[in-house]
Amino acid sequence: MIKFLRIAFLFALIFPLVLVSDISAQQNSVQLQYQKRSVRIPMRDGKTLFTSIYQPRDQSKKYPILMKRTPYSIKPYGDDQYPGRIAPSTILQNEGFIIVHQDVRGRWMSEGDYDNMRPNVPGEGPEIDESSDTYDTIEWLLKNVANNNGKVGMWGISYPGFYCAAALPDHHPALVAVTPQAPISDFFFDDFHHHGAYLQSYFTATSTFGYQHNGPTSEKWYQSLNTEGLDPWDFHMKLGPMSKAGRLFDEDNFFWKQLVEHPNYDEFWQKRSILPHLKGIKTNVLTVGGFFDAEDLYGPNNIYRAIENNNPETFNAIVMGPWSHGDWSHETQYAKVGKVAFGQNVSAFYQREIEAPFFRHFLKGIGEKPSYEALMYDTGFKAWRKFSKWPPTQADTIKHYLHGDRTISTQPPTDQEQSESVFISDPANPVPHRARQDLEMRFTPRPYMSDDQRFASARPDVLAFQTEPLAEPVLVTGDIMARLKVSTDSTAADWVVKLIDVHPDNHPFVQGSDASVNFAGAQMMIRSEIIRGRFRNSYEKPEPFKPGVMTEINLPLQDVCHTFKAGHRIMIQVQSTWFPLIDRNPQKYVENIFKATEADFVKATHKVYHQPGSESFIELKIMPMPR
Ligand code: PG9
Repeated sequence: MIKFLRIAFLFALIFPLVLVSDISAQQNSVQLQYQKRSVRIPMRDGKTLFTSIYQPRDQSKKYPILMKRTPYSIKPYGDDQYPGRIAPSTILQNEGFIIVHQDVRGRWMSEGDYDNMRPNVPGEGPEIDESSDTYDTIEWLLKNVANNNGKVGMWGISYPGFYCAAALPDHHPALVAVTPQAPISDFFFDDFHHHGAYLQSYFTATSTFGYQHNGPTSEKWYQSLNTEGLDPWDFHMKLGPMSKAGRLFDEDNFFWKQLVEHPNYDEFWQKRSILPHLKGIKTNVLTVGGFFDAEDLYGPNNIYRAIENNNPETFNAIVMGPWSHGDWSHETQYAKVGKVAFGQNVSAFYQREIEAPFFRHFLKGIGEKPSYEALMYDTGFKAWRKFSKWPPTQADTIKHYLHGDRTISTQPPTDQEQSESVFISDPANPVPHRARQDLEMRFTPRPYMSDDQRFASARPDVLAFQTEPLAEPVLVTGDIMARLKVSTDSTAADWVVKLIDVHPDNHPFVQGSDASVNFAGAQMMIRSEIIRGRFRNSYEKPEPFKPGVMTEINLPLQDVCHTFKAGHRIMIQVQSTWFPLIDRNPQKYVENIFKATEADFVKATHKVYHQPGSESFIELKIMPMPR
C-alpha cells in the first residue's frame, strides 16, 4: 500500500509538469516557426481591429494568408507570447502560411461596439458589417504583410465559422478559400433557439455575449454566472419561468434583453441571418459540420444549401462527420460523441485528406481540385460516403406511419386500429433531455445528441413507436420531415421528435465507447428536433392551439446519413418537454413566454392521431444501399 501511495504521489507531482512542458513545447514550436507581430488595422469607419500576424521565419518564399476572426479573443496578447496552436491543424501549421488572428469589432482588444450576428449590409458602401471589416482587413494585409502570395483563406469554428460565412457577401477578390465550420447561420434556429423554442441550456452563455466592453481590453470585462458544483436540474428548475430567471443578469445585459423582447422571428432576428446574403459568391467554400453538433447544425446544412442554390458556378462542398461541436479540429483516436464511439482516427483523416488539400489547392495551387460535392460519414455503417449531390437525388422519400399500437410501418393506419395516443404533459415534471445522472452544468449543451433514450421511453409522457427488426439495412440520408396530427386540451404546446436506432439485444460493445454503455437493446438517438407549437404556421406570427382541435405540426429535422443495420429497429419518440435543454412551455398561450409567470404553467393532455386521412408520419429519404 505504501508503495502504491508513493507511486501515486510521484505521478501527481510529475503529471502537471509533463502537461505544462507539453504545452510549452507546442508554444516553442510555434515560436520557432513563426514571428508574431500585432497591429491595429483601420476599418472604413476609423475603428481599428486588433490583429496578430504570425509570419513564417523562413522568408525565402511567398505564402498565402490564412485568417481566423473571432469574438473569443486572440490571446495570448503580447508579441513575445505564443499560443500552442495557431492554424486549423498541425499539418497546416507546419506547412507554412501567414497566419492571421483578429478580434472582431467590439470584442477584446478591438475597438467598436459588438452586435451579435451583426446584420449584413448589402453592397460595398460606407456602412460597416462583418463583410466590410473582413474586406478592409484583407486589403490592409495584402499591402502591409511581406511575402504574401496575394491569396487569402479563412477558417473558423462556430462563431468564427459565422465570421467566415459573413465574409462571403461582397467578398474581397483575394479571398479564394473559405471554410465555415459549424457556422452559425441564424440564432432563431442555431444555438439559442430551435424553431422558436428557447434553449435554456444556453442561459449561462448569455453573459459572454451580453455586455459591451468599455474599449479595447485584454482582460475579461463581463461576469459569468458561477454555477460551480450546482446540480443542473435544481439550478434550472429554481430559475423558474424566464421572467424570473433574468434576475441573475444585471441591467445592462443587452443580449438577454434582446432575447426577451424578441420571442418571435421578427425583423431583429431575420436581419441577423446570413442566409439571404449568400449570393454573388466567387470564392471556393468548404462547409464542415458534425452530425451530432448540439450547437450549430442548422448552420452548416443551410449555409451549404444557400450557397449551392444561389451560386451554381462556385466550388461549394460540404463535409459532415460523426462529430460534436468542433471535434474535427482535435486529433483523437476515437470519434466520440457523449459516451458513444463512431470510428477511429476520423479527425486525422479529415485534417489530412480533406481540409489540408482544400487550402493547398486553392491557396498554393498544389494538388488536385477536390472532386467531392458532399462527404458524409454514415453514422450507422461507420464509414465515409461520397455524394455528387446533397441531399442525394437517388433517395426515395418514404412515409413511415406512426400507429396506435406504437408500431411504425410504411403502411398507413386503418379504421380498425387505435386512432390516437394520449399523454399528460406537465411542466412541473418535464422530460429530461438526458438521464438525470448524466446532466451537467455546461456553457452550452453537447453530449446528449447520441444518448441512449431508454430513460425516456420508460416515461408515460414520451410516445415511443418502432418498426419490426429490419430484414435489410436501411440507409437514411438528407433531411427528415415529421408530419404529425396533434391536439392539446389547452392552448400551447411544444413538440419534440427524435429519430432513434434501436440496437438488437445481442449488439456487441462498440470499441472506444464509455465502458458504462450497454449496447444490447440500446435506443441510440440519431437526430432530434423541437418546434414551439405556436410557430407551426409562421415563425413571425405565432398562434395558440384551439383546445381539442386536431392540428398539423410539420417539423423539419436536420440532415442525417445513417444506415439502420439489419436486425435494428427504427424508433420515433414524440414528447412535449425537453428540460433543461429547452425552457418549459407554460402550455397556456401567452403573448411572450419570456414574460410568463408561474400561474401560466399548466398540465395539459396532448394527443397524437393515427387516423386514415389524418395520419402522423415521418418522411425518411431512403437510399438504395451502395454495393
Ligand atoms: N455557436 C457557439 C455559441 C454561440 C453563442 C453562445 C454560445 C455558443 C460558439 O460560438 O461556440
